[in-house]
Amino acid sequence: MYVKKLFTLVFIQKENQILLGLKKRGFGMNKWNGFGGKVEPNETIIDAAVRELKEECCLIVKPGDLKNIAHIEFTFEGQPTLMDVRVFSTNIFEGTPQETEEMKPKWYDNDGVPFEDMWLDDKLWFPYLLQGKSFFGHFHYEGFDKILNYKIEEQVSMEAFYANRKLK
Ligand code: 6U4
Repeated sequence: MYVKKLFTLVFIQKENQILLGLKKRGFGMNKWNGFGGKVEPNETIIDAAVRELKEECCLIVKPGDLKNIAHIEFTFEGQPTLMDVRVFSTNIFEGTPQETEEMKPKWYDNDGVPFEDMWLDDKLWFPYLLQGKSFFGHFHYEGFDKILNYKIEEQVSMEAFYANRKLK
C-alpha cells in the first residue's frame, strides 16, 4: 500500500502560449513546471490550487475558472509515497506573472515548450493538455531521471473519471 500525498498543478494558457515557472528550490528544482504544491490539511484541492498559483507567480484566478483536466499519479521505485497530482488549466486570470522566491515565470509558445528542462513525463502528456483533452496518467520512476513504466488514458471528462472510480 502506498501513502498518498495530494498536490496541485496549474497551467495558465493564452492564445497559443502557456505559462511555465522555473522552480528555484525544493522538489523539481531547475525544472520548468506548472504552478502548484501540497494540499494543506483542512484546505480543498481547488483552494490549494488558487493559493499556490498566487504564492508562486502572483496571478489571481477564481476557483470556478479552474478546469480540472487531469489526474496524474507518480510512484518511485522502492518508495512508499504516491504523489496524487490534480492538474488544472484556465485562460481566465488577473495580474501579470511575477518572479517569486520559488518560481521564475515565463510564457512559452505551445510549439516551443522546453521539454529538455522539464520532468521526463511532461513530454508524454503535454500533447493532451495543449489539445484541451482530459486524461488519467500514472508514471513509475526509478530515481528522478528514468520512467520504468507508465500509462496515459484519455478521459471524456474528469467528472466522469471520478464518478467511474467511485463505482469501482
Ligand atoms: P514547499 O517547497 O514545501 O512549499 P510545495 O510548494 O507545497 O512545497 P512542491 O513544490 O514540492 O510543494 O510541489 C511539487 C509540485 O511539482 C506540484 O505542483 C506537483 C509538481 N510535480 C511533481 N512531480 C511532477 C512531474 N513528474 N511532472 C510535473 N509536475 C510534477 O509536471
